[in-house]
Amino acid sequence: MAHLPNVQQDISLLRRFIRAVADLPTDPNPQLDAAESNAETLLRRLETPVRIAVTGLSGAGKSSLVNLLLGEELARIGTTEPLPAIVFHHADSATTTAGWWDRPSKDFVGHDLDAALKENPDLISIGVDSPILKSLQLVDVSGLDQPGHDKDAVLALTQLADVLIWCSRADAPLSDDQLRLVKMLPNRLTKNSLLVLTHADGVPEDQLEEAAVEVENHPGAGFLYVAPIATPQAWQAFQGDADDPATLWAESGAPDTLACLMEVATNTRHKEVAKIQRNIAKQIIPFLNQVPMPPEEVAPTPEPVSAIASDVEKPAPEPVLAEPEPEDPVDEATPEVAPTEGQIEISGSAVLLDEWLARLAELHERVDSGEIDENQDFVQGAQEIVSDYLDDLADNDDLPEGLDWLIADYEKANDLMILLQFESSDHTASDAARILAQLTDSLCHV
Ligand SMILES: Nc1nc2c(ncn2[C@@H]2O[C@H](COP(=O)(O)OP(=O)(O)O)[C@@H](O)[C@H]2O)c(=O)[nH]1
Ligand SMILES: [Mg+2]
Repeated sequence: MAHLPNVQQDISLLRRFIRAVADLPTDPNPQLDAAESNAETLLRRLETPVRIAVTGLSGAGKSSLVNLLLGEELARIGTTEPLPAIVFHHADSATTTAGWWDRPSKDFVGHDLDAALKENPDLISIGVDSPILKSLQLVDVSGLDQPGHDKDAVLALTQLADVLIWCSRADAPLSDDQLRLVKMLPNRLTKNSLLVLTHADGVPEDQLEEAAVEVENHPGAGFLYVAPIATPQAWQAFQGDADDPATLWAESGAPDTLACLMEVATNTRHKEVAKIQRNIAKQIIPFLNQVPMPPEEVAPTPEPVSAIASDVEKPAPEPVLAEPEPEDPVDEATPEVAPTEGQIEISGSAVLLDEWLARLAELHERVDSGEIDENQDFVQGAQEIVSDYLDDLADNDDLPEGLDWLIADYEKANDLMILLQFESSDHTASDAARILAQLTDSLCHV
């Protein structure tokens, strides 16, 4: 069983550094000031658990799966009404918050979805005292297949998720309409993704295996894992509501699905933490000797992540999430991480621009040859080059110092392009072209 990385030491280092800068008797110099603000950003990223979005077509079984993961019936099942994205996060007591992208949120007492929905929010956060949520956040994203709600759903996916679980009925796995949607989602999500074949109880075993193989070999969809599940049976077993709950639990497919989920979540977190540690080494460590660092805090023992709703005595389910054994903390001074294999070497500023221009030329070539002859195809092609370039930038260890702004520009452009794919106006291609031109302009200033 994979374990989530132990980041207590990194968190402690960043907190001590932030405190040391704040306690300086005089204003910090500009470089130290910038390092402090970098430390705050890195700390926020380390303190945010892996965010897992559960999405797919209406009726696929997203909310049922979310409830199984929570061990509580908190997501609404069987509703066709599109709801805003619902984030389930850890809280010591039950909370509900209606949130908007552009204004302050509003809190409600306890779990009160109806009261929050009446406010017509962009998203709803539900605080649950569930052990799984100490390491993961779950986001139920509906409406992706409902015109008028699709853009909100994609916005939620781009803003609220690190890992994607795509639910697809096992009797209609990855139909064309699903593939069209999957391909529009950000690369950074689809490369950390799990396809769950729901309603597995309605499909014979051999057909299920065929469906899984077909999906695994499907070019372009890019799911890392495929797992079948019969969620109501898993839930029934979890409740102990069967003659032989242990067998029902095993046969429901829940153990494999949950193991795949943990694997994709921990791999994603490891990559993210490695990136943060590289940034700590570059942006924070060189400044440690400029401030009197306060003494090391006594590291709190990490909370064990245990089985779904593990505090409830259940006869059937075996523990799904093993307690994470803290890994050896990375040495403060040398957070060495192996470079990603196969990444394109884009390092010096001239090379950065040349590499970008080469990708633009490829897109141009596709338009010239007639391969791209529609607005939407152009937007998709443009989004793909932005997303690929962004991946290479983000994975590159040899980027010149201080280029976080460039990565942020590309991330923003990528999100905008994804949303453009859901616009139906005639201007989408020219908007995409304008974004490409702005990125080229940004690169000229590196
Ligand atoms: N037989 C069967 N029914 C399921 C399964 N998963 C979900 N359902 C049912 O499918 C319907 C839609 O489920 P829901 O979780 O609301 O789907 P959502 O719209 O994707 O959130 C409900 O009636 C569920 O009980 C499954 O694995 N097998
Ligand atoms: Mg639902």
